[in-house]
Amino acid sequence: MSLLRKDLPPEVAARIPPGNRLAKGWPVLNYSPTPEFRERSWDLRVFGEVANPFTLTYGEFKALPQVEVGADFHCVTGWSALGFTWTGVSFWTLAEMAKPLPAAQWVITHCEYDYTSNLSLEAMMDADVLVAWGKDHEPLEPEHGYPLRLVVPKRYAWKSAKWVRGFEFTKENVRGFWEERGYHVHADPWTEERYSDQEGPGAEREP
Ligand SMILES: Nc1nc2c(c(=O)[nH]1)N[C@H]1C(S)=C(S)[C@@H](COP(=O)(O)O)O[C@H]1N2
Ligand SMILES: [Mo]
Repeated sequence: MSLLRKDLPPEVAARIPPGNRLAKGWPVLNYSPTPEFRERSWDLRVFGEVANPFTLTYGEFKALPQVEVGADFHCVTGWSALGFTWTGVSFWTLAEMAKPLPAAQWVITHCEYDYTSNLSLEAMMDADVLVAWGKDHEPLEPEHGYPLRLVVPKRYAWKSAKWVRGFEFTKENVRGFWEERGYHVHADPWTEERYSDQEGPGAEREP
């Protein structure tokens, strides 16, 4: 079930990007099974073109300064869910700890079952990008990414990778799981950057 923009109050409709509808509830969308979280063998690696690569346990991650971010959520398959409050660690905090080298231009997010997504370092450093363990003041449900998911509010939701295990800073851009399968590298829902055949030269760079 979903509602078309024309059937919504204008202030709600204004938050739904063109071509999307308001979802009922929060759908679950992923290609892999939901991984089991085993805290003892779990780690988060931050590595690549950085001066200070590091690995965190879940406890160490949770001890970092926390932020709350309010954001809407837009899937390229046509549904949007509005008004989420995410809790976690700003990506900016992790990057500051890692100290990206001047050559670092891209960030590849690595997840369980080899899911990846890619964005420019510039996009990842936006103040609203966070690595979340909670939504609406509860821990994420396993199918929504627990123990950790990336949240990139300004992009289609496939960039908000679930079950994150690492962030790799790179010199070159490497297309992620969906970007390799015909989806847009930049993925702005407001300009409907849906498919890779819409990409012009330099499409992945920030305008
Ligand atoms: N690891 C992983 N992350 C993923 C996906 C996936 O298949 N695997 N699907 C993406 C897609 S297409 C969407 S729309 C959102 C959906 O998040 P949700 O299931 O919490 O609604 O997760 C994104 N993150
Ligand atoms: Mo999606």
